[in-house]
Amino acid sequence: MSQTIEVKVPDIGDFKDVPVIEVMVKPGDTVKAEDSLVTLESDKATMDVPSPAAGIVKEVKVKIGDKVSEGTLVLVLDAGASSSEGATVRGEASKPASAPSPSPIAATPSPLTEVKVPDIGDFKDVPVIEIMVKVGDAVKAEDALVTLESDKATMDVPAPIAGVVQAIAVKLGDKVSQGSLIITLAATGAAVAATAASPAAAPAAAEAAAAAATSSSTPAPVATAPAGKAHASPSVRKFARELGVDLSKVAGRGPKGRIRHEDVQNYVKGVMAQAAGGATATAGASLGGGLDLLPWPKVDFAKFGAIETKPLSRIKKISGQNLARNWVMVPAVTYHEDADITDLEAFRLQVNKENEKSGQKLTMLAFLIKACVKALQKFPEFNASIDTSGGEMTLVYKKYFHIAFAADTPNGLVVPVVKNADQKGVFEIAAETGELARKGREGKLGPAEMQGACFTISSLGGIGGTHFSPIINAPEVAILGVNKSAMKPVWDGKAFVPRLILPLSLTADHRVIDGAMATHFNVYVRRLLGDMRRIML
Ligand code: CAO
Repeated sequence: MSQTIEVKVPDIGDFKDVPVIEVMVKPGDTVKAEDSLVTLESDKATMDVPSPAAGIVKEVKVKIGDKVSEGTLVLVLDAGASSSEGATVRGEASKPASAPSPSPIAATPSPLTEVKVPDIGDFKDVPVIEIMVKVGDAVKAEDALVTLESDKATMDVPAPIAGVVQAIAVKLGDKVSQGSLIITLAATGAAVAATAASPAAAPAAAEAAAAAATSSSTPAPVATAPAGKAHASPSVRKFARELGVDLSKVAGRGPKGRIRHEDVQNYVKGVMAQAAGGATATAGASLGGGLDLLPWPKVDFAKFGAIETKPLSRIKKISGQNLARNWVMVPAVTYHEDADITDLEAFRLQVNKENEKSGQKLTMLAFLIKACVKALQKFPEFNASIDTSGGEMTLVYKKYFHIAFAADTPNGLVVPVVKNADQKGVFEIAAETGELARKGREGKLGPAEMQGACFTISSLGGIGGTHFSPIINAPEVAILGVNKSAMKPVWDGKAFVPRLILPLSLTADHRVIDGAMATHFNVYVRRLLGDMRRIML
């Protein structure tokens, strides 16, 4: 049963009139729930609008450059409709046409087929920038034979049939137009005449050529010499040009060493990782000082047993990228401390008992937030962020105290923020964290509720653990991890006494906070939790 859904821009916080910078789908595309439909980008944030359900795109209501706000209609989705004939699976459909296909003009019948430049729209005298075959090569139907590239488009001329190259009529740099003879092929196999003479091929080729021309319309400089040696489709060339990638440096891992889209991506990732490594790793073992990371291992897991593949949730994809960046870029150290919360926990339980009827409940997290605010006030470096926007590293000290806390949800980790925690009491903070965690679990947190944090607490106390190493939520400079309190024997000078001990794990950015300062902070928090009266001092 299909149902029409109007997909609108969700709550995007304070952002209004945000330009659409990418439209990933078109009518007829099949999308899964959570697939990105369009990307919005303001000067401060980039946001994807995901599909609320699986279905087929009926109408796209926005285009690149349109300005949208919360509630703007993005597209109409036929939800629940199964992919019917003619509907294209997203990704495949959005690939720019890579070549005149299925067949360029092939005039002479078997055994020799002359491959000529097909209808390439308004393009004339287009230089040949690559010849992928030589005389004697066996080619399959659709193998690229030569690449033409004007200042506006790049087009492959594919083999119309399987065969062996008999003669090549062009050389690099030759200028060709529709009908120019490119190559002579001796057909192999039986289907020669049918394919070569297919009358349907010409309009299809013209259409594809026009699509290739439109999709490659960036008037970018043509990298003739290096790109000429590379074995890549027009869409890959365009992609590489957009990223400024010299294709001659990219290792092609496709058939016959052809450079694929993902090869360019991997090349860029490698360069970026090296750049990040160069900026942060000062004493790397590699000669270049960069990370010199190996590519991600590719393992055919199915060889070893049954498997199931699922995409990562949207939250995990986004937070994963941030975590990886923070892990690589921040020289972080984790400092451990044990706080004696015997009296605090007794007090918390007593107050909760007194308030049983009202339903108001104090949580350990609320006390932790309060203690951290007090410590941030005493150690302002912890309430700061590194800023490099002026070209030089500066430290921004924040005069407000917004505390984030990690909340576990079925879709992954979210990090809502208690704003102005210094101005709130523990009851108010406990109620607010409870409400924010509930919204997080229901997927209802708005961006504004997850922005502006100065410091984060990650409490695993409800679950267990002794200590861990939380990753800093950059550009914050520290995060406090908390595990489950447990009764421990503590020496009081005369005897071992049972005390309730709360394990603390503070990770701090060593560029801002050195070990002495971090330990002072931890000791201070420990003393506050040990005797909350100190918070008044
Ligand atoms: N030691 C012992 N018990 C603790 C405790 C601690 N440090 N912290 C909480 N508890 C107890 C609570 O008292 C509660 O018991 P009662 O129901 O008897 O009162 C129980 O554990 C469950 O607490 P909770 O964790 O649900 O509630 P909370 O207010 O303490 O925490 C929240 C809320 C949102 C922090 C929590 O639900 C959560 O999502 N934690 C996971 C955070 C996380 O994943 N961090 C990792 C990030 S890095 O991957």
